[in-house]
Amino acid sequence: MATHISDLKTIIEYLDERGRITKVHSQIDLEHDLAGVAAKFEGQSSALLFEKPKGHDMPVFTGLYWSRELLADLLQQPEKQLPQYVSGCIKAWQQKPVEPVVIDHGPILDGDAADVDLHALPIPIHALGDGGPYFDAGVVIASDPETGVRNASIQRFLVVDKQTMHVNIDAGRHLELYLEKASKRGESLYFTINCGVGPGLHFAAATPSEAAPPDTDELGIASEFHGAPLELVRGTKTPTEMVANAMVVLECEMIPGEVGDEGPFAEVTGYYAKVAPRPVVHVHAVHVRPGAVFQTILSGVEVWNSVGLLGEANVLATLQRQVPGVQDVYFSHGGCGFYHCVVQLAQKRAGWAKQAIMATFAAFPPLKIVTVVDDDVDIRNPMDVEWAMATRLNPANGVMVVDNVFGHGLNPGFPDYLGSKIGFDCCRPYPHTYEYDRAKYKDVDPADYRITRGTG
Ligand SMILES: Cc1cc2nc3c(=O)[nH]c(=O)nc-3n(C[C@H](O)[C@H](O)[C@H](O)COP(=O)(O)O)c2cc1C
Ligand SMILES: [Mn+2]
Repeated sequence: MATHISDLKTIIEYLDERGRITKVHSQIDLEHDLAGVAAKFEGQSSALLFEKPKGHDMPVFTGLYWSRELLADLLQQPEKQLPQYVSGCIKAWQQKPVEPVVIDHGPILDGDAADVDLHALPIPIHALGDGGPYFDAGVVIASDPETGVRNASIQRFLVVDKQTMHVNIDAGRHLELYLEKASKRGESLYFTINCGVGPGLHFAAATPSEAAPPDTDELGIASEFHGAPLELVRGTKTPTEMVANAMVVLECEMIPGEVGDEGPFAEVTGYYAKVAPRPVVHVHAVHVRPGAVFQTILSGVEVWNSVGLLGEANVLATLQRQVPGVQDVYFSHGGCGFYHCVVQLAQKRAGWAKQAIMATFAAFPPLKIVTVVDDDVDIRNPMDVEWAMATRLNPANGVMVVDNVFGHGLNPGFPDYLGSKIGFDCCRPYPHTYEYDRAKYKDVDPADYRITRGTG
């Protein structure tokens, strides 16, 4: 049975009832002002709805993924269990995928047909140095030109005119692979961008290729989270498929070899992605569901909690298979959500902290730093992690450096995707000795005592 999370409309209603939608009633400029307000609310436990973007009737929605508290409430899971929950859903999908279904009709086809005009959509310009308005929260659905297997991913699209965009596809992405295959066959690659969908599909798009290799239909992941097969309808102008209840869908074509300037764009790293020639996208149809809201994402905590959370889930699943004693993992926010992984390990034998470092890097290639700590350390508390580093790391033999290794191209330390990585073994020497035992106090509840402050 489909749940409240399979449709952005019911998601907003659900969150609103629980006081988790903050509404901006005033008219707001889409150029810089909207993102400026969003940046002030980033990370808070409510999402934001801009009711009156200047010059448009369609509200703009952001912040669905910027708080784990909000996300845990939406998914009805305990916050700290999110990586376990997500990895459980991915595992269930790997074992027994629930395929999407193609149906004849859905709300996305109920809008009035109009000429293709991207300027008619409330697409904001985020950071002060951005190269223009960006479509950055839509899920790309494409099919392998050879096998027909579907892929889901999220890419940023710079709007350059009414019917054209330029897209950034990072090295190694499955969309890049599909474009190469289309090129070899002398064909165009057709796909849809599905904006305003449920978190299951968003997570499917953010699932790393290490967990969802190119021969698997990633859309089944959405079915798994949503509790029912994802419903698709066929494109009206192109040989594509789109999400039946998405808010806004673009039917698109890439002609292999066509490129145009894309960038700059404020990225998850806190730096601007540079301008470079990147693939051109022709938009052949724009579908708008009646009553649609337009979803946008600031490249910050929202990405850390999507790409980062799915990365955490895959690292956790891999480590639990390969390294005895792994308890939990966390991609720290100071590490841009996916450059620094902290692993909690109850070491069973000497040397396994270093095994954990190697397995972690292999499970999620964008990582640059891995820190392994014992199970008495709070991995979500940077002060506690630093305590382990300050007192338990032996710099002479607890540091592993790997040079000339593939990493994340957006990280300035990895020009052309090449750089060096570091692992810190911050675990107590094994076997454990008294010198490294953490001092403990009795766990009492202050409410059991009458306690006052000052003269009271
Ligand atoms: C909001 C958001 C924006 C993203 N932007 C891009 C992008 O512009 N280019 C890119 O290649 N990946 C981007 N990603 C990451 C990919 O979508 C993600 O790594 C995905 O798993 C890739 O799918 P694939 O393994 O099927 O290629 C973005 C992710 C999110 C959540
Ligand atoms: Mn994929």
